[in-house]
Amino acid sequence: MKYAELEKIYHQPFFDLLKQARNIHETYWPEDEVQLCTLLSIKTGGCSEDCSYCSQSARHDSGLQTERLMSCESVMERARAARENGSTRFCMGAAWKGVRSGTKRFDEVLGIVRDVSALGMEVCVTLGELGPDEAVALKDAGVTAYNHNIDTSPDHYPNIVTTHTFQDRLNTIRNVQDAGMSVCCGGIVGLGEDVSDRLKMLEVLSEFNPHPESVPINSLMPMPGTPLADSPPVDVFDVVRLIAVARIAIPKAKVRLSAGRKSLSDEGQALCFFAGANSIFYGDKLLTGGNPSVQRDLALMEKLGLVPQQPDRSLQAPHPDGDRERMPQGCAVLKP
Ligand code: SAM
Ligand code: DTB
Ligand code: SF4
Repeated sequence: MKYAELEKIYHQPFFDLLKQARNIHETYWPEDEVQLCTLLSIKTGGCSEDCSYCSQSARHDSGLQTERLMSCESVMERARAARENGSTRFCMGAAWKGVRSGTKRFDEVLGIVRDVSALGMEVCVTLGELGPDEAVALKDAGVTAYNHNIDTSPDHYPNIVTTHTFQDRLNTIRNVQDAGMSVCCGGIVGLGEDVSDRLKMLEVLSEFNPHPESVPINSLMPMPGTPLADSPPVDVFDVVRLIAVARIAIPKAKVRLSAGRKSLSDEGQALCFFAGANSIFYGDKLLTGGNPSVQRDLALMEKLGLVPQQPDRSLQAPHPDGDRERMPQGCAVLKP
């Protein structure tokens, strides 16, 4: 959808915008369901990139303890717990510029993906830049969706990150699409952008072909020691408006109300759900930052009559158990 149209939609009176978004939401998502996704940082901190919002960049003094790639066994423990908690999507993040085929760490990640995908949840990873070969390898290992955010408008991006370009982000997304994985792509509000940057970001996302399968809308969690540590919060009504426009412009996407929920009131979140958000990160930790407790989320969903999205039974683990011996990596083959 073009910028001019998005702008017109965005600047309607608040309740007209909500009504329009709600109609579309009810057409495409009539079930009152919220997808619960569990996030796990499998490799934390020490990242070479300079994203000015991120606690994991080695270029900022955020005081974060860096951690090496988690073992497959530890990841599996967390993935099983997530499934038991009712999550239908397990998202693993790594603080890397990107991954390269033929490296030990990429083989380790492929092993982890193979094993997690056998649990029957959707598997999402976010590992930074990917080339075409890496994208195909991840798809073959069982990745459902790849998260790679464009974060803001093309114009504002260089004010936020200098170690890679907006075009680099788009190239990775193209490789993900070509490999047949779903694209999870969204952005952050609160990076010093204005409303036009937010709408230009939605313009880019809504012109993806195919549309992204999910669109995370993060509110900046200001991280100590980062250049954006003292950024002011974004008005919740602006977040609601952006979610509503995302729902209208990308109607079939899951719109994920992502980072920053801890700072939102229940009423603010309720408006976000009404406007079209239908997915959240679930569990008290995101990658390095905090998230509402499971109890608080369950209580809110109950009050609003929202139910956890049922697992998609058509999502087959990509390999039968019998094939595991032939896999080059994975907990299964590493066990005696
Ligand atoms: N290194 C990979 C990358 O950049 O794609 C994956 C991890 S990165 C932490 C994933 C996304 O989390 C970022 O693209 C950004 O949208 C979001 N994010 C990171 N730090 C954040 C913060 N402080 N507040 C809100 N969102 C944040
Ligand atoms: C996304 O858009 N948001 C998640 C997920 N994709 C990887 C990450 C949010 C990170 C929030 C800050 C932190 O925990 O460090
Ligand atoms: Fe690294 Fe990703 Fe953080 Fe940027 S957002 S510093 S690429 S972990």
